[in-house]
Amino acid sequence: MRVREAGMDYADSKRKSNVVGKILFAAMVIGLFFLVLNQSSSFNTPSPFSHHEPGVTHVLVTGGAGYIGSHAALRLLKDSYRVTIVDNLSRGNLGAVKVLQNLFPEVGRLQFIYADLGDSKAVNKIFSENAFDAVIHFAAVAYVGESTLEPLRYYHNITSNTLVVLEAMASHGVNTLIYSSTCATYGEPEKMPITEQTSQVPINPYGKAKKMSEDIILDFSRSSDMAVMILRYFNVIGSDPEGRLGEAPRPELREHGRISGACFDAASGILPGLKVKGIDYNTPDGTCVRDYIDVTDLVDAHVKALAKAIPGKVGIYNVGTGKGRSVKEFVEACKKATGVNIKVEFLSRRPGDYAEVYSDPSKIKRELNWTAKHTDLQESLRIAWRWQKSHQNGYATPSGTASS
Ligand SMILES: NC(=O)c1ccc[n+]([C@@H]2O[C@H](COP(=O)([O-])OP(=O)(O)OC[C@H]3O[C@@H](n4cnc5c(N)ncnc54)[C@H](O)[C@@H]3O)[C@@H](O)[C@H]2O)c1
Ligand SMILES: *[C@@H]1O[C@H](CO)[C@@H](O)[C@H](O)[C@H]1NC(C)=O
Ligand SMILES: *[C@@H]1O[C@H](CO)[C@@H](O)[C@H](O)[C@H]1NC(C)=O
Ligand SMILES: CC(=O)N[C@H]1CO[C@H](CO)[C@@H](O)[C@@H]1O
Repeated sequence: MRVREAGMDYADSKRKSNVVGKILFAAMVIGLFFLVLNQSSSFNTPSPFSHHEPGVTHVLVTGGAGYIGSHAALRLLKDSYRVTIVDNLSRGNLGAVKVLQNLFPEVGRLQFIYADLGDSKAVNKIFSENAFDAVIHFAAVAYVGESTLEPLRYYHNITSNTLVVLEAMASHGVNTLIYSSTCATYGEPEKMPITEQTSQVPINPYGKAKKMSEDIILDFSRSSDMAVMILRYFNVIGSDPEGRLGEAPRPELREHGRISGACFDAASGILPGLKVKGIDYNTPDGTCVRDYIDVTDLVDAHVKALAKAIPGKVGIYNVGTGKGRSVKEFVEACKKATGVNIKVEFLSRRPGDYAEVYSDPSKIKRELNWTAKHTDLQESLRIAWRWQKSHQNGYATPSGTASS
């Protein structure tokens, strides 16, 4: 349209044939030149993300601005994958994406797309403009406590967003899916350790919504030749050993936060101390027992799962260390890791907590040759604490001494 109008103006100015007309004409030609130049660079140059390239695996990482997703993106980029992050930054950090962009600035390595997975039109557009080989679906709301207060947010955002992603994959022929699931889908089994055969009876909306998403994926996979890997993580801790990324949840989510966040908040004085809820459980020291998996090991499991995903097959794996640690042990490790003698208050049980949860990770070892290597709690916490201390406002403001 604009080109045609300019052409008409040109004919017009030539007829007048005065100096002003000539100057106007020249200005317009130059303007048109830049317009075309600009258009060709933004519309006509094919994006390297829009074509499959032999030998390059292009992975869509949903929720890649979040804690686990950003660590996974870093690992994938390091391993020469092409990565597209889709995140609506509702809980993730643009700062984490910027760290990744600075580490991998080359064309065709990493792109960030700001979009909401609840918006199926937007998601379909992303799939039609990009040639993905695989999807790792991290994006979710992921706090057990919050899920009991706002169940609809969890059912809607976890379940329907997974459906949107699956539908887009199906209609665009993307055939490999790695799904972030959780030990919360097991609820409180009587027998420990938890194997993949342990029956899933989730007891909170978060665990139930994650189980529903698993079911949607499994049912769909039976009628397609999609390659599916479902990873059920236990309690994720730690951060990048080189200090480039960390865990930086929104301050308003602190109250729902996880134990490592609470320990660090107590160590840095944001909280007056740490409240341990329940010392009369049927466990060796009376406090709850959990299986803490370092995020570096966790993302390694994703890379292995991606490499071994087979069309028409589903793999379901626990990702844990196989070793339970009590809250008391955790707090002691946190004191040592931070060097702060955190004040600990022992209170009565919190409703809904179960005594003991730990994994049997033998299936993933057998089938994917994966085992947890970063199993020193104190060391994982030391690394995470180092990042916390140098990023006291998360990714928001660089605090002079920022490591990297
Ligand atoms: N952290 C754990 O201990 C743990 C344990 C088991 C499973 N998981 C699972 O791992 C995944 C990642 O968890 P995390 O701890 O990194 O959480 P996180 O909140 O740090 O990351 C989730 C990311 O998803 C994004 N997101 C959420 N809804 C979105 C939407 N509609 N559209 C686009 N982006 C959206 C958020 O902005 C955020 O960046 C989740 O699926 C969670 O259920 C986590
Ligand atoms: C992002 O996603 C979350 C969770 O699905 C949703 O609640 C929120 O409205 C979205 N926010 C934006 C800015 O798109
Ligand atoms: C399994 O992984 C280890 C490293 O963790 C490696 O040394 C070994 O070669 C792997 N085995 C197979 C069969 O790939
Ligand atoms: C994208 C999406 O599904 N967002 C919803 C998440 O849940 C909240 C609370 O129920 C809704 O308000 C959002 O629309």
